Amino acid sequence: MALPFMSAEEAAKFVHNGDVVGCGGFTPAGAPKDVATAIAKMAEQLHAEGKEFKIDIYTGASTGDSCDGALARAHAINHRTPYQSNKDLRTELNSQNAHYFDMHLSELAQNIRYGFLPKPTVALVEACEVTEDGEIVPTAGVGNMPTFCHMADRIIVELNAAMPATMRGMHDIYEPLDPPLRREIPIYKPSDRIGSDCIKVDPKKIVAVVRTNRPNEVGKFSDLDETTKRIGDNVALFLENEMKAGRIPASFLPIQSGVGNIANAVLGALGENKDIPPFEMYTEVIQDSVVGLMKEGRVKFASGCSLTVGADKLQDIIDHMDFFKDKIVLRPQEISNNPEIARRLGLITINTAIEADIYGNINSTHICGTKMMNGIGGSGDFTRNAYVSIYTTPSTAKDGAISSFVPMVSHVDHSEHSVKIIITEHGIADLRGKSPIERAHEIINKCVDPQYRPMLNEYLAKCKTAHTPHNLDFATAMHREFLKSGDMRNTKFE
Ligand code: 0RQ
Repeated sequence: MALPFMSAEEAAKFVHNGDVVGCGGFTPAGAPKDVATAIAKMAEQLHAEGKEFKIDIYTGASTGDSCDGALARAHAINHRTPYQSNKDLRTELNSQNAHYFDMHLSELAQNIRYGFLPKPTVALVEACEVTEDGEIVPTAGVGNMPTFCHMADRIIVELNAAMPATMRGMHDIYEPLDPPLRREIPIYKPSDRIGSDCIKVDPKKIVAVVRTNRPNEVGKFSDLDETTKRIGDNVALFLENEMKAGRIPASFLPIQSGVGNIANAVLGALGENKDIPPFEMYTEVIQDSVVGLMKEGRVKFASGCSLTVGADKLQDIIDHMDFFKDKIVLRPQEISNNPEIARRLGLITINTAIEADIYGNINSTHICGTKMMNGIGGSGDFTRNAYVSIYTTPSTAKDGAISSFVPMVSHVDHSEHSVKIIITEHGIADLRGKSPIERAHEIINKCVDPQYRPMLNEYLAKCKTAHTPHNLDFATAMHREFLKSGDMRNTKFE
């Protein structure tokens, strides 16, 4: 059967009001672009004619602006899950124009298969190759593509010429059976391959194939500043000392690292620290710094869900596929983020907090407890199941007007039970085996910015003695002061 080639605008017509669209890829890597923008344009036209058009969008994680941004600006999204990071979509969510279900990334595919969430009616996926007998090869990100393709009634493929068919072989596509039939997922080291190199679907479900030629919309990293560099150095120092103390094996353990500037800087610092042996990664996003570290032999292997790297780095990988193909594997996110595998492999996990409290609870998602920033992403999948879980954060935000450490976090994503180490530019707080009050002293003395240490000690002095001392009159005083005057430094506990 010949493939149904057509324009993005024609393909968009296969998406109807009320559809549940599962987008392939993970972060902007491998996310749909031209058809997503065409759907947004179609929505704007329909709205102008007074017609309803809203769809539910499932993804792997964030997408690029031509997907989440365009659809948000067109007010075309009803429900959205599991993660986003687009400023226009953020506005839609925080004004309740779109409903957002923030969830652990490893869980979406199985939750759809279990029937907890509506099944996708349409799968909208980017591919570097699609065949007439229904083989679809993903590009730089896999996300939840296998489950979306298997469950959707209609599949729309963006065949992206910027992503060559030589990428075939880089993916390891595996969908576990569901309980009570699930067995162990047989990955015993990051480089193990257990699945196939493509997603196989019934070719009759492929209703449209759209030729595109679009680079990934992955943003550039900011240059390293002094704070970010010091955080990276502190993480490297912590891991070096753990190894010397024999708490991390001399052969080292696989690293998971989150998204953003800090995560990228941390990996750079680990790569530079020659006391740390060449290491492997079992992570979700493979970021820019990994490419250089691989060339230098510092990163031996990276298993991930996406190559979330800038256009130049992706081109470097594409141009040197022979070198990279046996050093990188891209998996569906229910495998890259799988708690069973994280626990078995003994991952060193490094993620970033928005704020932490003096007892070690972490808020990764909500500004002042109410406004959604991005989402929990994979941080919970990894933190709870880590060999050692590390959170990094600059000690302050907004030029010191916000302390990243407060008496009680305004929203909890990761609890004190899962968080082992917190690292800022000032130092390393080791929370292992410490009671709440011992943790509070450790965090205040090692991680909090010196200008906020007296304030948090004063808070503790205002608390009645208890296992976890709190003064409920003042627990949110720093947040309230920020909302009132724009500066937590003005906080008074009175
Ligand atoms: O605001 O953008 O206006 O300058 O929050 O902060 O320091 O630039 O940090 O870009 O690394 O993002 C937690 C959001 C950190 C991210 C978070 C303001 C600050 C700035 C961003 P501006 P930074 P980063 C795997 C792991 C959850 C998902 C996750 C994230 C902006 O890492 O989304 O871990 N994590 N996934 O000024 C008010 C505070 C603040 C604050 C910072 N306490 N109050 N504003 N900011 N602290 C990846 C995936 O799952 C895909």
